[in-house]
Amino acid sequence: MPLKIYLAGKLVDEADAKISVFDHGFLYGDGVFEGIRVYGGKAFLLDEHITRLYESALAIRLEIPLSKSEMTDAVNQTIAANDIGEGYVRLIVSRGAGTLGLDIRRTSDPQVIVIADTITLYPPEMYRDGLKVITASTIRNHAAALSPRIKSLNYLNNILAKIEATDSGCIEALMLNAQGEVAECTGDNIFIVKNGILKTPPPEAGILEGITRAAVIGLAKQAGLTVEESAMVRHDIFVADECFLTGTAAEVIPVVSLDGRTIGDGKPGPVTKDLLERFQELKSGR
Ligand code: PXG
Repeated sequence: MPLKIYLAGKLVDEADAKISVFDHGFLYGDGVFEGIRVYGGKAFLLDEHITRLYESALAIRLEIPLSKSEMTDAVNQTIAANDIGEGYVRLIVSRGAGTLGLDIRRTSDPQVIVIADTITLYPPEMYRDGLKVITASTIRNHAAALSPRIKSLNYLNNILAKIEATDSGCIEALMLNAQGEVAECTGDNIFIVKNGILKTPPPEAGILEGITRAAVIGLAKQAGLTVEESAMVRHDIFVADECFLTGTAAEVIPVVSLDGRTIGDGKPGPVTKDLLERFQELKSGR
């Protein structure tokens, strides 16, 4: 069945869902987006994603032509129109069509697009056995150049690192910041467990403040764990007891090696497994 896409305030057939080649989202990556999971027909942590979308837009001086509650309705309508039970929503706001120049004053009509589709999940053995990850030579965007806190339509920084991952037979790559500290992976945040303490790089390390990251920090605190957001380097991962990634697509996924160094005993650890279980409960609304 062809999808119904939310575009210009209406649900249209995917074959008719087209935007201008003069849209600055296409010409310059000038826009913002969100990726949201649908569980049991409901968009998961939708308010958090909407909040981040509007903050990203504010940071790039993009005025979204819908209120937050209209945006929430647009997402829910699109999920319902496509009868998505378990799936994925891509919410995009682009600058709109303009002249062939960077000036945002020469653009008009920012486009709001909502796609709701099924999702291809990572194979179950990756959750059972854990991932092998490499460090990319491509560093994460410097926050003073393009803040990683903005979920913008320009993902080339992450794409270049992802190419390094796939070239090495990995599905994720670790990205460092300009100081050589651990930032995040190409589409996931990173956590380690050391001596029973859960650690993850702080926003100042130059990361996207993941919605899944925040949810997992909340679950860990509920479980009585100490959570530290502090700078870390690759060595901290080499000597960690456990490591895992969080993200909308991956949810919570164990990491068992970095750059050929086995982490802990090379198997998904107990804290990771417990948090994975707690996350499954959270998403199923228990
Ligand atoms: N870091 C980066 C750079 C990301 O792009 C995350 C961390 C995790 O954040 P969330 O809020 O998802 O926990 C992301 C999220 C896709 C896709 O289609 C990418 C993301 C999310 C959803 C879909 O590639 N990245």
